Amino acid sequence: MTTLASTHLVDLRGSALDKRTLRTRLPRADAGSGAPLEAVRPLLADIRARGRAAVAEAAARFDGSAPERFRVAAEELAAAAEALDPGVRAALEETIRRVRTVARADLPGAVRTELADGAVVTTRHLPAERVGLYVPGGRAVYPSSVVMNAVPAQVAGVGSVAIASPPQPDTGLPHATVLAAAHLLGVDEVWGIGGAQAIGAFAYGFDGPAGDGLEPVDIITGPGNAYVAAAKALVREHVGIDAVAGPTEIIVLADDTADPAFVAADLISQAEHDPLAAAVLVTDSEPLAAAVDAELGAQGARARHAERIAESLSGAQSGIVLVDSQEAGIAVVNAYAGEHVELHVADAAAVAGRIVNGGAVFIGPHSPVALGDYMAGSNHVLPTLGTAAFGDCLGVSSFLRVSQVIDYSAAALREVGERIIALAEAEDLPAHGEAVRIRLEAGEV
Ligand code: HSO
Ligand code: ZN
Repeated sequence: MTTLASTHLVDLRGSALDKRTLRTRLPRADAGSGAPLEAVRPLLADIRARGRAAVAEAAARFDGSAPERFRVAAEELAAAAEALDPGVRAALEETIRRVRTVARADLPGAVRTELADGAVVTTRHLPAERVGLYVPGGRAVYPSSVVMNAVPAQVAGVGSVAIASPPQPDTGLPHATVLAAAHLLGVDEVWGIGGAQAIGAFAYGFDGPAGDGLEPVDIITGPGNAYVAAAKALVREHVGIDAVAGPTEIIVLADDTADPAFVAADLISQAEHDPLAAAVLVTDSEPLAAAVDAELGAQGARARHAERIAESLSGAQSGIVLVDSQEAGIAVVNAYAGEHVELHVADAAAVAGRIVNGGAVFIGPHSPVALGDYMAGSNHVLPTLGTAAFGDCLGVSSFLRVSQVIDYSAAALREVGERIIALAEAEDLPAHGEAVRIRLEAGEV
C-alpha cells in the first residue's frame, strides 16, 4: 500500500518510535503563524484603555454593527427557551443532568491533616468568584458547549457566571439555542459579544449604562477560533484561562476487528467541525486502513458538510498511520497526545489503561466521540494540539483554587522551632528564624 484516496498515508512500519521522531512524523495541525496574536494585541490594549467604546468599535468592524446594548435581556433569554424545539430541550436537559452528575462526583472535599498534636494543615478548594464562558458561533452553533462550560462552574460553586457568544447577523443576539441553553441552566448574564473582543471584555470589563456594564471575571473558559485563542493567550497574565484551544482532533487506534464504517464515521464526525480539524487513524492492519479509506470517501461524499470534511481529511493534519504492532500503535497514540482517543481493538478496555496521553479516551465500538460531545456525562472541552500530555479536560477543578489553612498550637510550634531556625540560618534569612525565636523566648510557647 503506497497511497490512499481520501487521506494521507504515513507508513511508520520499521521506524523508530521514540517521542521525538514520532512528533515530527505524525500528522498534526501547525500551531499557527502568530498573526492572530499580532492582530489581537492592540485590540486588547484598546479595550483595556477605553472599555466599552473599544468593544463597540471592534463589534462594528468584525460583526458589521455594534448593538445599543451588549447584554441580552432577561425576556429575550426566556423567550428563546420558550421557543426551543421540545426534542432539543429534552436532549439539553439530559446532557445537563449527566454532566452535572459527573461534576458532582468529581467535587473534591477539604482535606484536614493533623501532623502532630495541635499541628493542622487543611487543604481547601475555593471556587472562583466570577467566571466568563465563551461560546463560539460561526460555522456551527454550540449550545452543548454552554452546558459543558457552565455546569462544572456551577457545581464548583462559582457565584457569578457570565456567557459571551457572537451576535448573529439576523437577530443581533447570540444564537437562540445558545440563549435557551443559558436559560435552562439558570445563567442570566449573557453578552452578545464575539471573538477576541469578548475575551478582552471579560478580562478588563467595561462601564456602561444601567445594566449594561460588564464586571471583569477571574477565569475565562471555552473554545473559539484562532483570534479567541490568541486573546486568551494574551490575557492570561490578568485572568485564569482553561487552555489555548486549537481545532478539534481525533486519533483512532484500530485493529482488524474494528468496523471500518464506524471508524470512518467517527473520523468524519470531528472533521465536520473545521477544515483544520485533525482526523488520524493508527492501525497495524493494511486491510483495515484500505477499508476505512474507502468508507471515508463514500461517507464523506454523502455528508452535508462534504467540502469541509474533505478539506480536513486531506489536510496535512490528518491521515492513516500504519504501524507494525499494537504496541507500536499505543506508542504512537501516546506521542500524539490527542484531544480524543478512540480504541477499536479487541481488548480495548485493557489498552485504555495504557493510554496515558489523551484528553478523553473512548473504549470500544459503542463509545464514539459524538457520545462524549453531547451525552456521555464527560466534558467535551478538552486539551488539543498535543497539550493532553500536560493539560486537563474542563471540569470542576478548572474553577477551583487550591488553598491551604495552617493552624499550629504553641506546643506544636515549639516542637519544630529549632528546626525552622536551622533552615532559616542555612538560607541566610535569619529574620525568619527570629520570628520563631521571639515566640519561644516570650515563653508563650
Ligand atoms: N467535538 C467538539 C465539541 C462539540 N462537538 C460540540 C459537537 N458540539 C470538541 O471536543
Ligand atoms: Zn464534536
